[in-house]
Amino acid sequence: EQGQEKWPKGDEATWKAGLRGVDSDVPEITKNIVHHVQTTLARQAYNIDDMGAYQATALAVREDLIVNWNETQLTYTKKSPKRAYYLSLEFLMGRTLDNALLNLGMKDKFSEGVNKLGFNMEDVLHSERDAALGNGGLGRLAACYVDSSATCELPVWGYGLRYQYGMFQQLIAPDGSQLEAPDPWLDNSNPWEIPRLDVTVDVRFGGHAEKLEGNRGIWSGGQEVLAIAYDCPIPGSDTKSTNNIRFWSARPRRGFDLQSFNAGNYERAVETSNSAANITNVLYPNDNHYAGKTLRLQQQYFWCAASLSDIMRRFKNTGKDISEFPNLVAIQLNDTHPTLAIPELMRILVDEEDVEWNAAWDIVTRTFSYTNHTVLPEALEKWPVQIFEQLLPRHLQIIYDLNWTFLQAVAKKFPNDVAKMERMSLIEEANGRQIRMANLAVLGSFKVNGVAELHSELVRTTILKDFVDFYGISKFANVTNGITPRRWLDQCNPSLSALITETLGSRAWLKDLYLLKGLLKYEDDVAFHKKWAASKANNKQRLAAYIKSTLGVTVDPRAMFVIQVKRIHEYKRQSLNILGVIHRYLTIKAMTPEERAKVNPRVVLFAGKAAPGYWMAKLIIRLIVNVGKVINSDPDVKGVLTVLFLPDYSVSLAELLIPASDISEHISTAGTEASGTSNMKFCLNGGLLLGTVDGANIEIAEEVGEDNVFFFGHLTPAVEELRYNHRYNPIPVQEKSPALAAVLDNVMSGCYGEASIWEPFINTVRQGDYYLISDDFDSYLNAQAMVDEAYTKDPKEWIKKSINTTARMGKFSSDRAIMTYAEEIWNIEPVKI
Ligand code: B1H
Repeated sequence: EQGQEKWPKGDEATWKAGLRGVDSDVPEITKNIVHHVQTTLARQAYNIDDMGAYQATALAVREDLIVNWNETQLTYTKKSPKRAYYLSLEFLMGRTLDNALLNLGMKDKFSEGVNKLGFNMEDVLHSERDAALGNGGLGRLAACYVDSSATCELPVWGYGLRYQYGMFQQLIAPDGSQLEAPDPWLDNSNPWEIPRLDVTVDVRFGGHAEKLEGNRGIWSGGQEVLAIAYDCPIPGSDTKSTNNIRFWSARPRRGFDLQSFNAGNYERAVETSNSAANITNVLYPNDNHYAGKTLRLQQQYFWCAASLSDIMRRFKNTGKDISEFPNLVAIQLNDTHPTLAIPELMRILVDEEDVEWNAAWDIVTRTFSYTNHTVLPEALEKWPVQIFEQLLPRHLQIIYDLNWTFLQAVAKKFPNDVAKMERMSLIEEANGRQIRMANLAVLGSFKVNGVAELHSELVRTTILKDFVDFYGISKFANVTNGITPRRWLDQCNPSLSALITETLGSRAWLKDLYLLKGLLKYEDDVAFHKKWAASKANNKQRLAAYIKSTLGVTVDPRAMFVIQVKRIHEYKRQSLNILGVIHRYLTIKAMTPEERAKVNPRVVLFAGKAAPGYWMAKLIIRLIVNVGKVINSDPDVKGVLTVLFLPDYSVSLAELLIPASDISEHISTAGTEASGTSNMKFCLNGGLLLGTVDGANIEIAEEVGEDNVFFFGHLTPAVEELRYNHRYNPIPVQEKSPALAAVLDNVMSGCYGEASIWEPFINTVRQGDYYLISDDFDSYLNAQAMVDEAYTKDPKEWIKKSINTTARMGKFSSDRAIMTYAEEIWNIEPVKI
C-alpha cells in the first residue's frame, strides 16, 4: 500500500516528518507523538504496537496537562484562596486518556494524528489499564468529585495512597467460583503520575509518648517510614483549571534501623525496611465492611500524617498566623477512614506548634467535615485500643484527653443518662476496648453529611441520633451524591452524546446538566424517537460484540437488556435477582410453545466483585454462574432468556454496560444502600430503573417522575418490625410466598449443582432472612411483570420514558454536588486560571 518499499505502519511521510530535527507542516500533536515514540520509548514505526502508541499518545497529552497544572497551581499560590482537600483512601479512576482528551477538547486532533501513524484511536484507548484504586461507589465518587472540582474551577486537591496493587482481578473458575488474581497495574509504568521524589514526609510509628504539663506531649522512638508524593493531574472540562491528586507511596527511610546495621544484623535491618515499604502495597478489597487489620491502620495513619504535614507546609508558605488555618483550609473526610487526621492535627498544633490545647481544638473543629457513607453496623470502624497503643501511643493520649472533656459536657447536658454517655464515648468498653472512629469524626468536624436524603435522615435518627441531641440538627446535613456527565455520558456513550448535542445545538449541557430538559420538547417527536432508539440499539450491539469476544456467547441485541452491576453483597440482593430469574425460567418452561412465543425476550446480565473473605457473596456468584449455565443451554428457553455473569467488573466495563441497558436493578433492602451512584449513571443513559424505595432511587424518582421508574418492596420503616418477626414469629416461606418456596425447592433439587453447595445460602432465606428476600419477592415479581408489559405493549411509550429519564437527570451531576460542598461546607470559591 505504502509504495514499493513496504513501510510498516501508517503514513511514511508523517512518521519521517515527526522525527527529531525535521522541519515540516505535520501538526505539532502528531510530531509530538512521534517524538515520544522515538526518544522516550526508543521505538520506531517498525516495532510499535497499540500499547506503544497508547504510551506515546499519553505522554504527549500529559505535557498539555502539566502545562495547565503548573498554571493552575501558580495561580493558587499567587492568590492564596481558601482551599479544600478531599481525603479518600480510594480513587477509582478507571482509564485516563479518553477522559483527558475530551476534557482538553483535543480528541479529534489526536485521533487524526494517531490515524496518520497507522493506528485506530479506539484500540489505542483500550490499551490503557484501569487505575482501580478503589472498591466501588465510594472510590468512584471521589474520582467524579475531583473531575467536577476541576471543571467548576474550585481549588480542591485529593489526597490518597499509591497502592502497588489495586482492586484484584476477578476470574471465574469452571465451577463458577470467584478467584482473585493480583492487579499489578504499575507494571507498564504510569504516564499519568508525576513522581515528586523531593516531596517527602517522615511518618513515625510506635515508640513512646510522654505527657508534659498543659496537655502537651512528646512522641519519640519507634520507626519512621518515608512518604513520597506522586501527583496526578486532573483536568477540568473545557477549562485550563487542572487540579491534583497527591498519592503517597511508602519507602524505607535512608539509614533506617541503623542500630541493626551497626549491630551487624543486616538481615533484620533489611526485613524491617521491607515492612516499611509494605504499607502501600495493596488496597483492602472490602466494600462496606470493616476488617480491623493492623496494616490497614498503618495505611490510614501514614496517609493522614503525610497529607496533613503537606497541607501544613503549604499553609505556612502563606505566612499567615496559625489561627488563620481554618480560614484557608477545609478538609473533607471521605468516610471515617481518614479520621486519624483529627488527633494528628491536634498533635501537630499542640506538640509541634505550641498552640494551647483549647485553641488547637478550635482550629481543628473549624477545619474538618465528615461524610458518612453507610449505616450498616458491620462497616463502622472501631480500632482495638491495644493495636492503637502499639502504633500510635501519642494519638491514644490525645483521644483520651478529648474524650474526658467531651463526656463531661455530655454529662452536663444529659445528667444521669449513663447509657447515653456509654453510647457517645469515643471508647467502646464492651468486647475489648475499641476506639469508635465515627464518634471521633463527628466530634472533630463542624459538619457531618450523608449522601442521599433518606440516608442523611437515617444517620440523624439512628446511628448519630445522640450526637444530634447533643450538638443540634444544624451540624448534620445532606449532600446527595452525583456523577460526572463527562465520563458517564459524553465519553461512554458517544452516540447519545452526539444526538443530544445535535438536538440542543451545543455542548453546554455537559457543564450545566439541567439543560437536558431541552430534550423534553422532542418526547413525542417520531424522528427523534428513531434516533434515540438507534443509539440504544448501537450500544447494545457494542456490548453484544464484547460478550461474544470474551465469553463466546451470542446474545440477541433485540432482546431487553436487564443489568445489575455492583459489588456483590447480601444487602444489595443480587440473590433476589437470581431467584427471580429462576422463577421466570420455571414459568417459561411450564408454558406451551405458543405461550413462550409471547414472552418478552430478556438478557439478564450480572457483574461485580465479592470481597475475597466474604464467603456468602462468593456463593451467590457461584449460584448465578451455575443457573446461567443451565438456562443458557436449555433449548426450551433459547432466545427468550439468557443469563450471564460478566467477570472482572471495572470502571471500563461499566462504561460499556451502562449505555446498553434497557433496565437496571437497584434492589437493596430498604434503608441499606446509602445512595448508590450507578443508578444515576444508568438513568442518565436512558435506561429505566427497577428498584426499591432506597438511597438515591427515591430522589431519581422525584426528578424523573414516579411513573417512569418501577418501584417495589417494603419501605424503610417496615424493615425493623419485619426482622423482629423473622426472629420471634417466623412464618414459613411456603405461606409467605409460594412462588419463592418453589424456587428454593428447585435450587435444592440439584439441577444447578448439588443441594449441599447451595444449602447455606438457601438457609439464610428460609430462616432469619435478614435482607427480607421472602417479604419482597412477590412484589419484585410484580414489578418485573410491569416492566415486561411496559416494554412490549407500547414501544413508543417506553422510548418516551427513556427520553424523560435522561432529560430530567440534571440534579445528579457531580458539579451540583461539588458546588454544594464548596458553598455550604467548605466556604471556597472558584478561581479563574
Ligand atoms: C459505601 C462504603 C465503604 N459506603 C468501607 N461505605 C470500606 C465502607 O474499605 N472499606 O472499609 C469501603 C467502602 N462504600 C458506598 O458509598 C455506599 O454503599 C453507596 O450507597 C454510596 O453510593 C457510595 C458513595 O457514597
